Amino acid sequence: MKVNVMSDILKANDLLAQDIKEMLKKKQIVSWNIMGSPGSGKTSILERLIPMLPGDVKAAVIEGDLATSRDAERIAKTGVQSTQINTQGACHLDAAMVRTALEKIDLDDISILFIENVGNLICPAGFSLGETGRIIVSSITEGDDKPEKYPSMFKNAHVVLLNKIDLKSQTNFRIDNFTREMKKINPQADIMQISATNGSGFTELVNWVVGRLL
Ligand SMILES: Nc1nc2c(ncn2[C@@H]2O[C@H](COP(=O)(O)OP(=O)(O)O)[C@@H](O)[C@H]2O)c(=O)[nH]1
Ligand SMILES: [Mg+2]
Repeated sequence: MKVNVMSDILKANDLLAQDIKEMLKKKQIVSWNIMGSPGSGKTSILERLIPMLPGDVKAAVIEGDLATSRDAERIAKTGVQSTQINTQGACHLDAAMVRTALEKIDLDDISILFIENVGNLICPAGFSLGETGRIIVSSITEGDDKPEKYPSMFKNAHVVLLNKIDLKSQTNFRIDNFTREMKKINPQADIMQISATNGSGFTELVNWVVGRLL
């Protein structure tokens, strides 16, 4: 019984997600569902990336969190449209929440939408938001075993951003271990080593994002 209820919820979510996907595609907006652990650097990456986008590439951000609008306020300082969803305790965003948030964004003014999901490596993976693709942020300080331990999160990633590379020498993180496990789970995903603190890898990241505009 429980299983049936869950599968109905997922089916309803998928239908709504498909509507969102088609609507964004019609408007030629590429959308990225950004997932990762709390504190991995999702908001910091957006804060550095958005001002580096070419002037004619306008972005908007939907921020998902259990409570507070702190991340949306951080993003608003970059000058782009930014709106917060508070999930009231739910551990992931869903398509209905995103559809409501989209009503607050002028979609005719943007070509790229970033959706920062609630921070954790488990429940956001099961819920499509109608996104074009998934960006997973995994930071050096979390350890190199995360793809192996949370395969459902990593298996549908378009790119994995290995953030906090500036701290690598202070940890036992092995890039070869991480890459080997990623190749097993999801050989198509790109892996980029970046630091939202010192900006390393961001020229490559901007090129990656700009190269995938619709
Ligand atoms: N050393 C270092 N710290 C970072 C980096 N990126 C983010 N942080 C720090 O990690 C903490 C969490 O970052 P935040 O962007 O809020 O993570 P989020 O919860 O994934 O959105 C903050 O104190 C950031 O300053 C990085 O590349 N290197
Ligand atoms: Mg954040």
